[in-house]
Amino acid sequence: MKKVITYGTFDLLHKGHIRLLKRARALGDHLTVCVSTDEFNAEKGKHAYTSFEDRKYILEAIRYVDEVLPESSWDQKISDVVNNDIDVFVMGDDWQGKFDFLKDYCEVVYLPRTEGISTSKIKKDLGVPD
Ligand code: C2G
Repeated sequence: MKKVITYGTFDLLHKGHIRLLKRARALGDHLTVCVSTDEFNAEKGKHAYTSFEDRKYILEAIRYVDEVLPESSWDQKISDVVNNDIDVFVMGDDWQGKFDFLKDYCEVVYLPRTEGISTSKIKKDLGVPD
């Protein structure tokens, strides 16, 4: 079984997120999504509208997602890849090159982001603070 992993906040889920998950899943037979905890989001300088529990619940309902795990640190990716027997690590290309250190452990793929949509844009268009 070819296992794929990806990471993110996935707040205010939108088509860009779904397209990423769909393309990531298509690279293998199983997709693990590591969703940022509320505490880790604070470390990332992000404030998610939706709680970790609810973002996890929503992701688990997506047909392309097989497993959802917490992302609580920048430093967990190597152990995640090794401990979960991951073959492919996937991120949107806004992260191009940032995770190339994982090439020693698995294939690393950066997929083109979906243009014109983002959680920040949604918040801006709704007139709420980012
Ligand atoms: N994404 C995309 N197109 C968009 C918006 C997001 O392809 N229009 C992708 C991002 O590139 C990322 C994933 O969707 O691969 C999740 O995006 P975010 O929730 O914004 O994740 P981020 O805050 O970048 O967290 O350790 C990695 C971090 O947790 C990534």
